Amino acid sequence: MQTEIKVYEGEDLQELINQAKQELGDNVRILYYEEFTEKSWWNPFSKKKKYKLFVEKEDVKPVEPIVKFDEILEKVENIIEEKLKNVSLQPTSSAATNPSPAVSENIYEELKEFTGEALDLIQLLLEKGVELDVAKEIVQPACGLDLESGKMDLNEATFKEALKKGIEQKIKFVGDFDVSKSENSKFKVITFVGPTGVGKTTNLFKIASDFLLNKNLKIAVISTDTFKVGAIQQARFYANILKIPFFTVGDSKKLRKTLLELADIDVVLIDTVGRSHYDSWKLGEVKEILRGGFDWMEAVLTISCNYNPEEALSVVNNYKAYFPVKSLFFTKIDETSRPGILLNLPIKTGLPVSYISTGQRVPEDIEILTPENMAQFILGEK
Ligand SMILES: Nc1nc2c(ncn2[C@@H]2O[C@H](COP(=O)(O)OP(=O)(O)OP(=O)(O)O)[C@@H](O)[C@H]2O)c(=O)[nH]1
Ligand SMILES: [Mg+2]
Repeated sequence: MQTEIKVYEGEDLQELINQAKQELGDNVRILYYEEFTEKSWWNPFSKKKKYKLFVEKEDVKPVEPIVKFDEILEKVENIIEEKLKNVSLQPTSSAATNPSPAVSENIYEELKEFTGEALDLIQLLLEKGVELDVAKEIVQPACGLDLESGKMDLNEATFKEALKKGIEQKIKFVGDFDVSKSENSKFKVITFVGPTGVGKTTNLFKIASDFLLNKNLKIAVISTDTFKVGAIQQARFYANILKIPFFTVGDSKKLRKTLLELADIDVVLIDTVGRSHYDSWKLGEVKEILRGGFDWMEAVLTISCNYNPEEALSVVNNYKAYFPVKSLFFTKIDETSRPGILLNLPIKTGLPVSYISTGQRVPEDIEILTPENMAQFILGEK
């Protein structure tokens, strides 16, 4: 709104107000007034009390705002949306506009050997949380030379076929767990390790039930998680349903003793307490307990698909330093739309992959990882 300020001067304040209202109308607003004494120039003893009235006239007609906030906001939102769509293929000089470490500043330069659908697939992989070097490595095997551009483009008919081809060549799949016994052991021992709450216990029992019901194997479960309240009850609950022997141990001596006493068993599954991958002291404790079965044991690293790429890599590297990790067991694929670590981790660490957990239901929500379903999970087709 526009305003106009006027000053009236006189001896009677009420009269000044009336005059202001008369001239400026009812929308006049009194800002303030001041009283002062005026001396007569011809008689220094004569003093007159006077008033100065400051009023403001408000223009009732609303003035169109020069800037419409809603419009500006909408424009900014559109710009951001556009930028986010294209950011993975646009060079940028500012780290602040870089949405993920996968997108490097000289991305154009990095992708200059690709064209057409190969570029589209790489962009899609970046959006799914796959790191740039991994995306290139996976897409390359499915490419041939495009004679027109002199660059690499996809040979395969679909993104899924292209991905599958790259995955087949670059990632090792162990299939379901190998349960054959090693020479010096009475049975196979598979231990589930991983950070807190990733799904070790639940998925151990999915495997136990598959071994028992589909493969006719004799199973025992040992829990070393005597730390977490309710952990033993949770595990015992599942073991009771499956009617399989279940033991709890709190130290390496007891673990060794329990393993030595087990007879007529094909596979022992060991559940461990979840520990932060940054807590080397606690990881050391878990390792110390497992020492009781170390020479027979192989470890499965359970990791949730909703970890971000950097954390996921730290999890694997830190756990690998403590335990003989034989394969990566992914969980909670149903809880993410950016499952890039499915590709990042096996490629960056060289570890094979085994299973993927797709939900909370025991025993249904689990699949053996294959190049086919891995491609589907990445593309969001599953
Ligand atoms: N959505 C979803 N939830 C899952 C999946 N796997 C496990 N969970 C859930 O994750 C929660 C934690 O599972 P647990 O098996 O107790 O995890 P944990 O790794 O043994 O946990 P700690 O022993 O505390 O380290 C439970 O509510 C499970 O039902 C999955 O694939 N998808
Ligand atoms: Mg557990």
